[in-house]
Amino acid sequence: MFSKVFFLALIPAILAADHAVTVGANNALAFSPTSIVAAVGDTITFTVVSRNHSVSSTSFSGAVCPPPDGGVGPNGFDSGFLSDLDGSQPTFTYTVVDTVPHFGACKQAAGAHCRAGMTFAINPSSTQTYAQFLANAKAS
Ligand SMILES: [Cu+2]
Repeated sequence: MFSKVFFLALIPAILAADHAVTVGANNALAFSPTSIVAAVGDTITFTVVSRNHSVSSTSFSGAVCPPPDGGVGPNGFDSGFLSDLDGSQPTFTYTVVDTVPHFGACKQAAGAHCRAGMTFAINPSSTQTYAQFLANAKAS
């Protein structure tokens, strides 16, 4: 029989979700999906399935591409380069710790992948949309 304390301890693990994002599917310079809605405590697991890419937070506007080493914070992230050239399909997992929008891109090729549209958003808002971020990235 489960005790009440044991059951309550399980709730966060039950409610937290993992969101899968594919990086470079079909050899494209793209994240899929490009927009992720996630709650605090959720994880986002990025799997690189082609070439050599990074998963790095950056600015919504201005100098979007390339993301700087270490990413743009607060609560930013930077996977560093993850190569699938050996077929290993490396992963990077980010745990969501706040509800504000985060914007990310690949920093490969001095920002060329980012400017080609290799971008994504976590919890975009009505004023900071993924579409506008993508436009900002392409223009940066
Ligand atoms: Cu890339």
